[in-house]
Amino acid sequence: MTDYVPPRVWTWDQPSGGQFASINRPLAGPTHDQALPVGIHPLQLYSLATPNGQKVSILLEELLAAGHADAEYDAWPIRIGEGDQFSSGFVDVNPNSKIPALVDRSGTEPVRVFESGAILVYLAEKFGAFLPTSGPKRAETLSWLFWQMGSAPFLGGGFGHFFAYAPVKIEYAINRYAMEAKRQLDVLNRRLADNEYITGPDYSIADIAIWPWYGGVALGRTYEGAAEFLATSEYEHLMRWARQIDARPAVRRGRIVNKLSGDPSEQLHERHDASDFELRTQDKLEAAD
Ligand SMILES: N[C@@H](CCC(=O)N[C@@H](CS)C(=O)NCC(=O)O)C(=O)O
Repeated sequence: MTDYVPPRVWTWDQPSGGQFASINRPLAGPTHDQALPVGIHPLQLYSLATPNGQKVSILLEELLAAGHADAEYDAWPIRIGEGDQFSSGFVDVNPNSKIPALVDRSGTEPVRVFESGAILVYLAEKFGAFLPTSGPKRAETLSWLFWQMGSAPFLGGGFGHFFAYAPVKIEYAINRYAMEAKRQLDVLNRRLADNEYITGPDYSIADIAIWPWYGGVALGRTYEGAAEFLATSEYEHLMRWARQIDARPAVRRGRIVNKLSGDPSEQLHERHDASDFELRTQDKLEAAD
């Protein structure tokens, strides 16, 4: 319980506390002038290896693995803890100041795309892969893609925030979002009981969107202690799917692109070439110093 009584008009007069408090502000727009770097490939990705960022680098690696050579890309890290998302260059690409953002420079004019779901659809349509072009299978794929976009904020911004990041443990909030997180895990578990992948027999952008969030929690990689707290091992079909996707070589590559923390062998700060996974992870760069 708390004695807090909301004022009639909210004002921004105190830090909110907790992790990420330093980057939270009630304003949009740039805080400083800084252009984004541009590499040699048609596709420029500005991202970070959070679940939302991983979706795009995993799709790009899957496209390359499937033989779409034009999916070559440069991936640049956006350090959201240091405010890179508020640079004028980044805001030009995403007025919402959130990673991931993509610029396609393959045409006469650069095309910007923001929101991870929009980027997945854009790339899948551009290369004609991982998204059926019409009919019920396309409808099913888009339904699950949008399910992820609508559901994950409850898992991350709701459960993850109050379980892992909030400066105080609030029982009401943790209970509310643990309940919803478990309901969502059960939605996936039931779906995956009869289907190899989310939409049926074919791997699609729905799997690529859902895995970084729900696979991450199921496999115990997201929010320390959350897998035990939510008893994710009980969702056996979800666990089978999470491990199956995790074993894909393109997923193993995509999930470490723009990763700035953790095991140095699993950090590839910038990605400009396929050989970077062999030669330019942090363990290799540090050994060469
Ligand atoms: N709906 C957006 C969410 C993106 C998002 O929340 N990105 C986070 C990292 S996972 C971010 O950039 N946060 C920086 C900030 O809030 O300032 C998407 O799917 O692309």
